[in-house]
This record gives sequence, C-alpha cells and structure tokens, in this order.
Amino acid sequence: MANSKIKLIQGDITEQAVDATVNAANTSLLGGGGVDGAIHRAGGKAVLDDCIKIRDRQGGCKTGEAVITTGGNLPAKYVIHTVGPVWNSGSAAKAEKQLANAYRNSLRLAVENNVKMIAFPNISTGIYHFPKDKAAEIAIATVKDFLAENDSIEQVIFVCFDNENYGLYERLI
Ligand code: AR6
Repeated sequence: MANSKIKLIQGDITEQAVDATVNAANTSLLGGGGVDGAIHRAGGKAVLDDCIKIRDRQGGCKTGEAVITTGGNLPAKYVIHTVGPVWNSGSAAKAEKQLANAYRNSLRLAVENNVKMIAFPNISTGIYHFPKDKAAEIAIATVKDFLAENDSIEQVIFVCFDNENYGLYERLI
C-alpha cells in the first residue's frame, strides 16, 4: 500500500508539478548552493520573502525541522524547507535521527497544509556529505512508516539528481 504511493525519478526537482517541493535548506533559510540555490532561482523573490518573514519571526529553522513557504514561480504550490544534518558534525546516530526528522517533519507539515503530492530531494547527500546509501535507507524507511500511518498523502516522489542516488533508490524501493 505505502509502496504504491512512492515514485522515483531522476531529474531536476524544480521542474516537478507537485503540491509541495521539499528544499534541502540551511538553518538561515536564506538560500545557498545545490538544490537550495536551484529552488530559490526558480521560485524567485516570493520564496525568499516568505523565508525572511519566517526568519524574522522564529530565527530560521533548526536541523531536522521544517517550514513552509509559497512556491513562487515554481510549478509547485508550496516549498517545504527542511534542514538536514551536516555529516561528521557530531555523532552518526544523532545525524541519522535528524535526517529522519527532516523527512518526517516535512511530511507532517505537508499533511497540515492538505498537500497530496510531495517531491523530496536527497537531503544532506550533497554539500552536507551524509553517506548516500545510509541516507537513502533512512529516507525510504521514514517515508514508508509515515505513509503507513497516514493516508492523506497520495504520492511521494523521490527526485534523484545524480546517478549514484538514483541507483541506490532503485535498488531499495
Ligand atoms: N534537483 C534535485 N536534486 C538536486 C538538484 C536539483 N536541481 N540540485 C542538486 N540536487 P545539496 P545538502 C541534489 O548539496 O547536502 C545548500 O547550500 C544533489 O545531487 O543541495 O542537504 C544549503 O543552503 C544532492 O543529492 O544539499 C545548505 O547549506 C541533494 O540534492 C546545504 O547546501 C542534496 O544536495 C545543504 O546540503
């Protein structure tokens, strides 16, 4: 059941027409490189303006937590910005928990906002250097567990950018 709601594609997450696109942001919420840079470039000023408002209100976003903004010029209605852990910044067990929290809290926020289709990038596996195999296992297990307990989300799309992640997800899903 949960598995049939999971889709895997290789490509650019900014091109996905979904209700919500998840961004692998940083705690400042002010943009950066990687997928964060791509989402802010494609989403435009409206996305950044919402991020600045959230930052002014609550001082950014902690690791493992998530916030929601408009999708701006993206084909997605919303962007859910979450912050994955930086690998090697503390204990591995803590980072693994934080990565699972990033997926879980993004999904919770999606449900609260009536999101039916959500696209995830491979959080923390770029600039933050989380090992890709471990990250893929955590992402898939966390999403499956969530879908098993909550039936309001209809589709979760894992958007892999690089070949290595795509191959890992293909094997695990
Ligand atoms: N579509 C889908 N996936 C992408 C795209 C894209 N357009 N571009 C890159 N990826 P990263 P992190 C993949 O580094 O490791 C930023 O500066 C990429 O191949 O974007 O969580 C933030 O501001 C990789 O698999 O995010 C933070 O400071 C995955 O997205 C920091 O990077 C995540 O790589 C966050 O680092």
